[in-house]
Amino acid sequence: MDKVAKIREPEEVSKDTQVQQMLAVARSRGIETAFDRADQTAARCPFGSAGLCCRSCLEGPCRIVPNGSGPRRGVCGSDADTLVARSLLNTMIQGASGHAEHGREVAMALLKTAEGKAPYVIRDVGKLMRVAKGLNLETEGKSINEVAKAVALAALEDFQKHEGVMNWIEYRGHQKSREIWDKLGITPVNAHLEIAKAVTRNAMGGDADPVNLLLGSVTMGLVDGYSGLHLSSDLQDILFGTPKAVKFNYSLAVLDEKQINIAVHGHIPLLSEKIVEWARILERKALTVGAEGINIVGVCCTGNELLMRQGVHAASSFSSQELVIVTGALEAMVVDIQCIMPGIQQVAECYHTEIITTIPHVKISGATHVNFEPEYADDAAREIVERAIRNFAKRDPAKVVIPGGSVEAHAGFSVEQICEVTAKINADKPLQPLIDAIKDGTIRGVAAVIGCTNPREPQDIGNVTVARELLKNNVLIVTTGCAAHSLAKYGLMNEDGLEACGDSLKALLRQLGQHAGLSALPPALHMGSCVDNSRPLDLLSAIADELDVPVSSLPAVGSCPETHSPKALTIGTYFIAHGVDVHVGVDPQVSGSNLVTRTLTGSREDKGITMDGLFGGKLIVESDPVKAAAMLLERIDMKRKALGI
Ligand code: XCC
Repeated sequence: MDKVAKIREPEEVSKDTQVQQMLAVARSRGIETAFDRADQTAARCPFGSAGLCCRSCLEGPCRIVPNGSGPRRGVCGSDADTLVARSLLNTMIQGASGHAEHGREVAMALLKTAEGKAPYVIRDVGKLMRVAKGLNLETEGKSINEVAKAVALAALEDFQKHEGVMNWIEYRGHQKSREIWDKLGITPVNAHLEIAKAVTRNAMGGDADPVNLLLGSVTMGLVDGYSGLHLSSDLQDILFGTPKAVKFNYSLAVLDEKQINIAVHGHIPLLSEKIVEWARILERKALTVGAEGINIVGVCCTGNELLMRQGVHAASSFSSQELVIVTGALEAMVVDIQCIMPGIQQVAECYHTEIITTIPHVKISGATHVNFEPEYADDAAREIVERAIRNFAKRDPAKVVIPGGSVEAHAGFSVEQICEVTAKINADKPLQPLIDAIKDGTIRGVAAVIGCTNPREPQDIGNVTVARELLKNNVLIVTTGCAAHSLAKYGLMNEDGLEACGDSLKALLRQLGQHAGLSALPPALHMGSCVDNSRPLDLLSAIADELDVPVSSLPAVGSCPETHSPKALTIGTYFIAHGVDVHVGVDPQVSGSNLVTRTLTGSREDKGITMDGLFGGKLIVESDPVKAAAMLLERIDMKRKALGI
């Protein structure tokens, strides 16, 4: 273990000069952030990093050395392949559980809304009817609330049924992929059942077949994708509206010194949508305390949800979340679930900022808790906004430092919005202009640049570099999550970003932009939060259907250059299950097993079972973003060739 940790300079932790500036401010004030803690803990356990530390039972922890001089098996006899496969499955369980719980909570909110027990309205009746139809539910002669109730109950069934297949897989799953999953016996029945099964098989004395365990990880990817991503996007669109093209600003500079600033952080838009509403209602009250208004800013994926539907400005991605507080101008940071660093509370204690937790199972010691239940959403939102208004008087003007300059970005590119634009070229077959562009090489391929920022990685560099390398090669980029924050900051969501594109892609974006009332579509199409990774898959499934090929045949890839979250790995696995290659730029901690590494990253031509052989897509692990982009292009070209285009 290093005696003295090397602390990186601000320029080394982020490409973003505002983040650099605020990190320097934090350090000058003796405030520790995730970037410092990442340096302090830089010497990581080599066993854990390779997936070779097993804590599954009380005989352990067992740390094994498969190729060295140490023990080759744990006390129970598990070898490296089993340990690594189990450790990966543990990560997958975490990811899938988070997204499944997100889906379930939104389903409960829809049910309560339909029953008149929660103060929301159905904002997108058209989508409600389409989803109901897709689920084969009766809509004829039914009221909106009756249909909404039926949809909510169908969603909740995906956490209850004991036979058959999850409703959302029947509805949204691509048929040609389904056939493979069914044949392998990995299609999920209900999210909770599969999660419980995965926990059981992973316990000591359970599943000891590494390939079988890896297939269990794919099931977690499908649970994540369908009970989490698709179900959440569909129901959130029904409740809050399907995103349409919208403008927002990005950077720490979106905080406003003259206003009461409230940051909304986490993932579920149920409360934050209400906070935006109540901030408008209570605007005049803000004036009475000397503020010019109430400014809501977004952090992480709650931020993405609000910017996609309301154009709410975004302040920070995951790794720099604490620096929003260091501006000294934040009256409250309201958090819901996931990606919330406990460290925000320590930082907030150096300021007047009130951290407000809202979910009973996501509390932070020292923070205020205002309980959120859909039935009482208005009460919670009102209380939170009023607390922020009261906190304004406690702000210390001497501590306020807000960096200058923010970037304008265009977002809101749901599949529906994209099709609305392309339908202006071909009303009968809205996808045809995209398909033609793919076929004739105007678009060489499609890449979803997704995932997080990670305090151990230089912020934004991986995300932006992969995107720019692909754009230069005429690959159309769609994006979600905190990667979208990175791309927005560096002009890839406005016209400036066109300079990054190859000629044919640039011309296409200009042509399509005219049909969207813009001078050009942005080079990176922002599709939303992490759960909205359903949208790129919906787009690919629709294109595959038009061409009558499996999704795995399409020249499409995913890239997660800076991930930190287990959720990103489960999302990646869900893409791979459809045959889409996925790059991760951060070590997925499986290097302790050649078998596991080969199964995940090997090609279809390799001996033995590989993901590529089973599903037509594989994992690519590469920390250098330029090399990673080259590998993705290679796979895109391979698939083009196989398609004969
Ligand atoms: Fe979290 Fe969704 Fe990752 Fe950002 S992108 S760090 S998971 S907030 Ni989802």
